[in-house]
Amino acid sequence: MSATAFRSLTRQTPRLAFGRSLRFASTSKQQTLKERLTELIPVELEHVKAARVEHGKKAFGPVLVDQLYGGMRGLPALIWEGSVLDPEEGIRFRGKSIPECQELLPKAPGGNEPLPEALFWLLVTGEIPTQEQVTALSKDWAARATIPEFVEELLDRCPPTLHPMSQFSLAVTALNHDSSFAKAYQQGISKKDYWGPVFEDCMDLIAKLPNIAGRIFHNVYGQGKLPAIDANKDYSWNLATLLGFSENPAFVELMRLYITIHSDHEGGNVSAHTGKLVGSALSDPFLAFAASLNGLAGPLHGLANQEVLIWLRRMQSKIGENASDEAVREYVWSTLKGGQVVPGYGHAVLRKTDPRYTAQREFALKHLPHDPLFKLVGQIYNIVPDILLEAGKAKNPWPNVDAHSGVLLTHYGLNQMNFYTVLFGVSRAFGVAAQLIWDRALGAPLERPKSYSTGAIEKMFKDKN
Ligand code: CMX
Repeated sequence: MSATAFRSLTRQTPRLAFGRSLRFASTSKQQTLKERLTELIPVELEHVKAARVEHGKKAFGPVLVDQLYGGMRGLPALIWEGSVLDPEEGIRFRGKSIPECQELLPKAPGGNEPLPEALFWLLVTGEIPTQEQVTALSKDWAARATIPEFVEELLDRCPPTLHPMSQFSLAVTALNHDSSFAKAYQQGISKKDYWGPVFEDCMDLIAKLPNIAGRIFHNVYGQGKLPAIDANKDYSWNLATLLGFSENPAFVELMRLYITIHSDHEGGNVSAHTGKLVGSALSDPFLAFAASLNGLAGPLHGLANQEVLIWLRRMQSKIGENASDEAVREYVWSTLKGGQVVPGYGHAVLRKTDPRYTAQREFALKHLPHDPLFKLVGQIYNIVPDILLEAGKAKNPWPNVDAHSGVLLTHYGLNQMNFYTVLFGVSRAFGVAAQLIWDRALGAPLERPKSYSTGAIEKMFKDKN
């Protein structure tokens, strides 16, 4: 299928402009993110207050018992400011689609992909930052990037057989040792001031992830001495360098795109919701985000990017490279008949091809159009949806973000599949951190939904039939 045909098939005309981007007065060129937030928070507090006065007692509609048993699909339950997911159109970050972010967000000199620093600014403020503000953020994160020696030692002592996601989670948990929020809380900080130290923790968290990810990579896959962070380079360049890929500008560009599109996917997915939930107990951002990582490490969520590559490699070893459509079809059916899911396909909310998949496909068409594994991914795209439809169970037969990411990483030589979800984790910190800041700024309460036993439900409806 041609790139144009693919685009028109998968990219729908935006139906809804989610979010309230650029609602605030535009920012001065020199302002730091924290200075801008200090201005925005009182405005947003009033806005939320007014929204609750006006809409607070309105109902979304009935809650069905099936939703309690069915993983709460479609249950309106959370406030998440950074992004909203439309089932047909996909994600919008503060109202902006992925192509709009690619167009509007500041880029690195000579680069084409948005800088994740800019995306973080957008997630937090709803505004497009200036180039100067983005550069300042790169420098700020570089200055905060060092991880404590005891965390380095903790990672060095992990057996290389411990999954990189488990190592990632334990290192992030241990960062809680230096949490500004945990210290401030112990010293009796007032509730209205929570967001300040939470902001500092979130900035530290994001800043330290490349060093953690790099150390895990080096320890597990034995890649020699770790380079130092370069304060004059952007976040993605430093991450790529720590993984041994600074020589390849296309890989650095891939990291910029990768972090941007994986950063946030509204609030109900397992990693985002877990972070928000744990943060609601006033656990600091390190503890909250470590919980997110443990959720991301599940094969139905972030680990699917690893599973896709394992599945593709198994397919190739069974039916060979350049296999016919018929052979691929048979392999997909054998996966389903074996009681397994086709990794990278389906979604709990999306009902069309994931625009994050499309963005990665466009990157591949530009940078690696002749890669054999990319061709296989395209071949699978033409085969799997029809099979899932015929099998008749999956509500969404289309590919999600994880169907494509591993192929791009493998192309550049990052073929350590067990590491893929760590990169997803680095990215997801951006979305969770942005929300944790706003949750504390808006005084979000402890989460405590109501649960029922089957017996209680039977009793409740006994006399109502
Ligand atoms: N392959 C086979 N069966 C699938 C399927 C797939 N890709 N996607 C859904 N189904 C099945 C479900 O397992 C379910 O079967 P049962 O009725 O036997 O339980 C049925 O179809 C209905 O599921 P659904 O309502 O369409 O999907 P869910 O909201 O329950 O699950 C998801 C969503 C992502 C877990 C599921 O599509 C899946 O398992 N996909 C493969 C794993 C994957 O790619 N995960 C990554 C998602 C993106 C991310 O979070 O990173």
